[in-house]
Amino acid sequence: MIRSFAALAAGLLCLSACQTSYTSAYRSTAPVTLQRQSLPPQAQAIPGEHVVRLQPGADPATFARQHGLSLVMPVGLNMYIFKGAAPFQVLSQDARVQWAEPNLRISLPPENGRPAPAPPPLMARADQPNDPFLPVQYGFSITGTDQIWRQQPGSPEVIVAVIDSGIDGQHPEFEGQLVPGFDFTLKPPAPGGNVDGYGHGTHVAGVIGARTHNGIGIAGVAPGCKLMPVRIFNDFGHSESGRSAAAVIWAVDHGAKVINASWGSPMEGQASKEAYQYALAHDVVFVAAAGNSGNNEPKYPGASEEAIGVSATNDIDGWASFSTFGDWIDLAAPGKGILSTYPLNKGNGYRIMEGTSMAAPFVTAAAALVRSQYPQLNHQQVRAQLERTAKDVIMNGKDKYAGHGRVDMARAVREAPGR
Ligand SMILES: [Ca+2]
Ligand SMILES: [Ca+2]
Repeated sequence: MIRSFAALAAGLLCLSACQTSYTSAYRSTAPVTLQRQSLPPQAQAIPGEHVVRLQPGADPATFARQHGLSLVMPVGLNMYIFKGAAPFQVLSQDARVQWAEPNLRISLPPENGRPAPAPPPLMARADQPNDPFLPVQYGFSITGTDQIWRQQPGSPEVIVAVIDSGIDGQHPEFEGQLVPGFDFTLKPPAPGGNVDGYGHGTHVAGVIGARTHNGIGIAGVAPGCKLMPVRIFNDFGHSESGRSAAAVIWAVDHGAKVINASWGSPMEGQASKEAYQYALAHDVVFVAAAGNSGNNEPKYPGASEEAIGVSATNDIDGWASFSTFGDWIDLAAPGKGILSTYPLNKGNGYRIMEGTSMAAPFVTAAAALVRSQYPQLNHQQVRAQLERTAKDVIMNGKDKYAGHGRVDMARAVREAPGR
């Protein structure tokens, strides 16, 4: 049986509004012979690494030995990352192979945004959280979180996986907020994830689950839920498509109810697709950033049918001009000028960043609040509740900039679902 690949130019990028780091991706489609030298110049497949899905029952160690490969790590679902000089054509023709594809580099961009200023004078409203940065957090108020933060801060039974660069577990805003995670940047991968040498993941996580009403920093949207740090980006902001698929599968297998993916690629690899489908099959809500291209080129998983694709809006519910748009946008959320947590060893612990990377966690937090308020809902019903209660913005009705609209925490929590 011949399995081979079409090489397709692609860029894997961080979805913070910042520079794009291009690599390449492939899809196992029609039988086209992959020629390594035919890769586009931006291609950044990890040299000699392949993600292979074996037939059920096939032994990866035997397979590796017979092809002169080393087994880098299991991905899950009979998928494995192998390393070695064996050409794709040889692997493809092995009857034990369902499909194979290159293991592609995913890179986060350089640090962006700006350090948070000193907090404004403490606000003294008894009905609001006492976190000093709250007046700057327009995303908290515009989404109606300020109306429901006491009523529904989220349930600790709802675990939210942040698949990113880790979460700084030493940050006081995450004290008691984390459940055990996993660190796929280690070789071999091992329990961990509560360190962040890059910053992106800690920023994303703060939007969702920074401690609220603790007198410091920011207010998170769903601080009653638990954060699961699943680290795939190392201190240099690098990862691989195979590890990201493994991270999704790991999060599902360890109890995540919602997954946040604030990264993406112009192509959807087979390993990733199967991981996303696995998440839905296990009733996990999967939320992904739409991308920061400012145009209508789809990014995956933001444009994947399995994901709730999130675009970015600003403080007046307008379109954030960096935000990717298209018919596949499902929801919008604040993504411009977002103040959130940042690793303690990179400044004062807070930073203002922007991008659909920052918008997606608002929707992730909304899904977590809905799952807390209405635990009987399945992932499709959670998604429907978020879409039905979103505020219609930008253009009348569903539109390619904001999808069903900008997420509204207060309506999503208060309005009975299924009306
Ligand atoms: Ca706080
Ligand atoms: Ca609209």
